[in-house]
Amino acid sequence: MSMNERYEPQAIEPKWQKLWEDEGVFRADRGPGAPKKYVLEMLPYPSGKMHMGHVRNYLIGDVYARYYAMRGFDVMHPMGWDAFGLPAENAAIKDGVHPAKRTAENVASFKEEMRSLGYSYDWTREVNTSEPEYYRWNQWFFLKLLEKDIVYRRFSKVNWCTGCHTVIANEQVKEGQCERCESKVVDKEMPEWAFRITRYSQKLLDGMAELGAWPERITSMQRNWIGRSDGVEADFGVKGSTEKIRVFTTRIDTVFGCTYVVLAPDHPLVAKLATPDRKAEVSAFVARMAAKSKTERTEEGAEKEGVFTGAFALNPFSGREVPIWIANFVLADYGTGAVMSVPAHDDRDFAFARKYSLPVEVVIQPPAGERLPSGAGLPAAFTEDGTLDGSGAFTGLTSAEARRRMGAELARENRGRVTVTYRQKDWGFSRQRYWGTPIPVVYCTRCDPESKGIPLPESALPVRLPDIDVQAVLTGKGEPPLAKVPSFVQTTCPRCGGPARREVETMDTFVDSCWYFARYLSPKCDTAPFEVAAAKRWLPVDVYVGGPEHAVMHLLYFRFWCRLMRELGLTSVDEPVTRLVTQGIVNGPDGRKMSKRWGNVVAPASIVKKYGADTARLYVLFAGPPERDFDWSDDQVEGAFRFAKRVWAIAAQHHAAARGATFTGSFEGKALDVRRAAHKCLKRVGEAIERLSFNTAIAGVMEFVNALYAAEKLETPAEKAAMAEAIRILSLVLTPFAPHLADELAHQYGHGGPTVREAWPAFDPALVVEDVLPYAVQVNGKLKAEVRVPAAAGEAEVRAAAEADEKVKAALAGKSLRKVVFVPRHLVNYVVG
Ligand code: ANZ
Ligand code: ZN
Repeated sequence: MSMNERYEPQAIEPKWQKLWEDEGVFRADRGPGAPKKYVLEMLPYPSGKMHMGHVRNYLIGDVYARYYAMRGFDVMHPMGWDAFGLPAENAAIKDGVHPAKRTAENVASFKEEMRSLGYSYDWTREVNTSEPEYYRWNQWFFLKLLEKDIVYRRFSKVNWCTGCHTVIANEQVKEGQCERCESKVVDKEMPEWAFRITRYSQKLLDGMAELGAWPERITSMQRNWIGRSDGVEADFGVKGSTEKIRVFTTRIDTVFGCTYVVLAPDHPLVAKLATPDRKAEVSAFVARMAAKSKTERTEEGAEKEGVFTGAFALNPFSGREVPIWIANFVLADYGTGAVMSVPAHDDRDFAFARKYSLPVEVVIQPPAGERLPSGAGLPAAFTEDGTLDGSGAFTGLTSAEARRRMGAELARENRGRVTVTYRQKDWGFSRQRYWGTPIPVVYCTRCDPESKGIPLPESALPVRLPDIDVQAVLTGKGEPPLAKVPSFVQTTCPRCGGPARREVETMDTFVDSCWYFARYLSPKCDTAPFEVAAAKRWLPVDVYVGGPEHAVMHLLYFRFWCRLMRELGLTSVDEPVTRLVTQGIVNGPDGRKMSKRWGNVVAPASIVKKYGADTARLYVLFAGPPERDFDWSDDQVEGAFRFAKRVWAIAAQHHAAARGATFTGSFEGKALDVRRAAHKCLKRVGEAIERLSFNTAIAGVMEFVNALYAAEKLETPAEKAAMAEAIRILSLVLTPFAPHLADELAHQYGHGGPTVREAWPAFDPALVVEDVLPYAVQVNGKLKAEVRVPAAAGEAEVRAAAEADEKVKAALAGKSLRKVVFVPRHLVNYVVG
């Protein structure tokens, strides 16, 4: 049977997709005894349709998954749905469609698109976080963590989004606005449930030692987010009072330059300290600050403002009296909520001192150069370490030494302590939303008069999300939606059996994505979140692919959760993921991020429809290294399509002659050239995939195909057999990138089964040696020529070849040779006078 001349992806692709699915080709746990690879992509929130960012994300994982399967690994490559969340609920508020219905539709269409792109998922492990079989384990974790005091209930100021009518995380507040809806965010005092992630701040920092294969950008963002500061707390006395003001500072070495002390407006001492004549002004300032959100008060560009309280503090080292102020830039919940201000050595204090005419006194001199002057002559704060000046017994010490001695002195005399502060806050995770995991707690006025919350027993799980009348409940206004569902709210108390009310808040969806990677390993398990043995076999995840925008939320939260799971005896790893790959953005053809707003969105489905999945895949993978952004180009899509057609055409051209051809003699001439090209391609593609350089891998396949075209007509049995081998190798190296085309070529050439089940062939080392090397020939360091000599050639042969070159001859003519520099494999340089 001869091969169709035309490349028809629309006919080929669905056929292979069906076969892969019917035969369970991508099922994990196929190779007992084989080493494992767990390849994971961040599970999507199923919005309406897939966009190119999704396509790229999953392709990166798919290349790995297919490649490692061919390298003999037992590959785990699952997919699921981060199905709870705000967008479905907000859409429901708008158009009255139940979030469950919308989510189910979206999941179906996402899945269909994924199938049409040929992703190698093990769909038997599909997980949907909005199903009670999943979220009951969120509730189970909640109960376990409540017992361990990792979950607690607190009253605190929360970020309240006036648009979404819900509490949002600090990370979601951008310039005082909600990241999602861009409405104003205000502070609100509310009870909430929180995780004590700050207990793990240091562990999360230490664990980074294991994250060598994570992008530095992500680990440094996490490091900054956790924000460890080494410093001291020191007590300042208050003049005429027994009160003490404890400040936190990282620069106790500057303490002799402290010219005022600043408290946060909401510091508990403010009311006590304000003197009668200042009271009115102080209260007005406090009230004005209370009306602003924390982010608004402390934004980078926000104007520093403050008022004098009328009271004075006493410096613990010099005994000097300094005025006590309150100001917007000092936060009540960082350090101790009080700062010793040293304007000569801190930029913020400097600006503030200039604004309010407070003294500026230099106490640290730079190690070299002029002495800095105090007062009006100092142009800017000197914020680096140096040598202490005007600091009593400490004068002359280096900053570092002074910090050590001063810290020790404070501790010894019980006037302070050496301490570490973290910027990271506990994770408040309760949300006033419907479409999330119900929190398994009830409130009983008899057993729990303070409304601390009574946890339900494990046997009461899952607490199911009730079905609702969407129009009546999802109004976007007033109480949390679940409070409007009496059948849900009214329940009985597990302690006294009397009437009780259920918690009506639900969990942040970031809880769902904290542990889904472990659920995939035993998705049907109904006695635990997942089977311990499966986790032991498969964790940690070997490669995790997703967007860098998750750097400080999801990627930090799930590292935290990984530690909790270990403490609960569920896993034996500290870190969830060995290698993280953060993919770049796919921009529109205009260079702007693809978005409805710019009208520059290219729908993946339209590309698949027009050119087929393999072209879409080749294009996206060839467009640039995974971590880099790229701009969409229709021309390059056409280019990828032409390449796929070229592959097809060369296989079709030689089909009759080469299919099944074998030869046992020695390969020479054209036949040898074909074999060399094939084995070099094998080597190059394998190495490029390991390096994550999929674009150069594809470039390698392209060169290989060019070499096959150069072979033109096949005459001898050796040439035919070489071509048969080459097409076989071509189909195998194409498998990670263009799997349908790969399988069809293999099939046309008489090989059975999907190529992803075949072993990635080892290249023949004898066929990949570069047998000719280019040498640069220089005369007095100037390039004169390039000569090609056999790789085995020594200096004499290389010189002979170089000196035979006309240009080199001319350059050497009539000169006396002083020296010849010979660099094996690279160059020969003639030094002449
Ligand atoms: C005196 C001083 C002198 C400071 C100097 C700095 C330079 P990081 O590194 O970010 O932890 N600070 C302390 N608590 C604060 C609060 N609640 N709100 C605002 N600022 C606060 O910063 C620690 C420094 O930030 C501390 O060290 C303190 O100012 C200020 F030449 O103390 B420093
Ligand atoms: Zn009770």
